Amino acid sequence: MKYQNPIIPGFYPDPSICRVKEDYYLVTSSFQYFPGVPIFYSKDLINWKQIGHCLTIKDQLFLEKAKSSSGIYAPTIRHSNDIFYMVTTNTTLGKNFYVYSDDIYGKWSDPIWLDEEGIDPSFFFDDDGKVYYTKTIFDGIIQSEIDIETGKFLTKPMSIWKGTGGRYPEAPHLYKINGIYYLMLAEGGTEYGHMVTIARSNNPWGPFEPCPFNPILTHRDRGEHPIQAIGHADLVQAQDGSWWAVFLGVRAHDYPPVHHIGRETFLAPLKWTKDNWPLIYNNGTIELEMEADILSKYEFGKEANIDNFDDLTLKLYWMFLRNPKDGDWSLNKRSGWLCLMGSEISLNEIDSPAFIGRRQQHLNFTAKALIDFYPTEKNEEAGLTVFMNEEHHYEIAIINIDNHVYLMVRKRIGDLISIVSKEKIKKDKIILKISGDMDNYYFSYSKNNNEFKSIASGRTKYLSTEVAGGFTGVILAIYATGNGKKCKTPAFFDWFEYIPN
Ligand code: 6LW
Repeated sequence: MKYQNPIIPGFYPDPSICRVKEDYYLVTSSFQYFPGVPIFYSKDLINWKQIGHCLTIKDQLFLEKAKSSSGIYAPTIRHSNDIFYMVTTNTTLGKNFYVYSDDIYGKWSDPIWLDEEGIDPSFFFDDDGKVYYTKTIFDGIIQSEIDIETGKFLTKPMSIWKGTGGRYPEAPHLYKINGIYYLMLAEGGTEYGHMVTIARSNNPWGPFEPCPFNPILTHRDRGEHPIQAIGHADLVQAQDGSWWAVFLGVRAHDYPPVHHIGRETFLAPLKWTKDNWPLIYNNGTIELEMEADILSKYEFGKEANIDNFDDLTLKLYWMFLRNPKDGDWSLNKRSGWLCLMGSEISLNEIDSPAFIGRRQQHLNFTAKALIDFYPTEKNEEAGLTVFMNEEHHYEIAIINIDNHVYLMVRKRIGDLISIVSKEKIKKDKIILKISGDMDNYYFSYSKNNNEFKSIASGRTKYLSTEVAGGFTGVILAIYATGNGKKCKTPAFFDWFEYIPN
């Protein structure tokens, strides 16, 4: 049977997976966005549905003034004795911690703080009851035994492997498979040299013997391939005995390559050689269209493209930029509308503007929103943004400039900020539209959602990771700001629609 990669498109990197009977759960990094660590659910490993987040309150996820691409790095999810554990790093605080829950749909515990060194923490629950805590420090992988009830270390951290010599040995996961301990890493950095390597031992502390055909997954030598930078994997065995790897990768374009919608989650089947080493798909390479013996298909109902803001809670795909501020947003100020009260904070700051966004998950898409906003005060602004970070974003928005109200398209690329289109508008509801393909974003507007007037375009590559830096991908967001002072005019949005094309 065929399936398509990525299995979870858009900025969903560093996947970690666990199985509970015939149910699969997967989490990814979330960096400076709130809530943190999205949780996905699947029954067939191909179709996934978001069911929640692990980190939903500020005590679990402090992100005030978190730099872009800081905050939450690579999480690991595990299930043991009916409890889910998620261990990760808040790099803004420089601390590793875990939370746990006996109900994946419910609330997770307060954080149990572990230590202040390293990233990519992982747990392994051995069959003798011991729990190992494995993580990355600057020159390799260290491990301690931990008391999972209290988070206290039972042994001193010990260096267990430095990898095969690639830069940045990281993302360790320890497994016990047929009585042998396997330690899997990422090496080469998360960019175009990314790879997965593995080693094994009879002892969880090593010494670890590297696989003779490492790396077991990489596209570092497939320069022409549409999928690049694959690495940072986690393994799972299905109920039918088959083995699978989830990992991150990017869909790159242009030369030299760029990618703008982030590091995405991919899946590949894995077989064991007669010497008990893992062979991932086609000798450690993968495709957009994969051929595998997949589990029996289990699809979820299609998520509606449109959010009418009729519910009093936000749908799971919406995110705030850092910790949201009370009073910046509301779903009940005008029934059936999202209201943003722009604060003094703009999109150009390392702070929390009035901003509610979702990931751009498809290279070809259309996003539209109906806005009701006619700002009475100078510099008040609200609209839609294509946002990579505070120095790289494009917006189509309504703004008051010197007491005239305009519809504008503004681009910020590094320290170059320019309004590229500006026309005076009357007080009326407007539909703002941003569509995108591999190379460009296109900005247009309409009064009737039928005929759209094109006003500008912008290259995708200037919002790419290669230009903007960091670990995240493009977010499509509704926002409002008073650009230095609090808005007096609320911005109302009746609906937001995201259509994959
Ligand atoms: C993550 C590291 C990595 O902690 O990128 O691709 C870092 N690998 O393992 C941030 O996602």
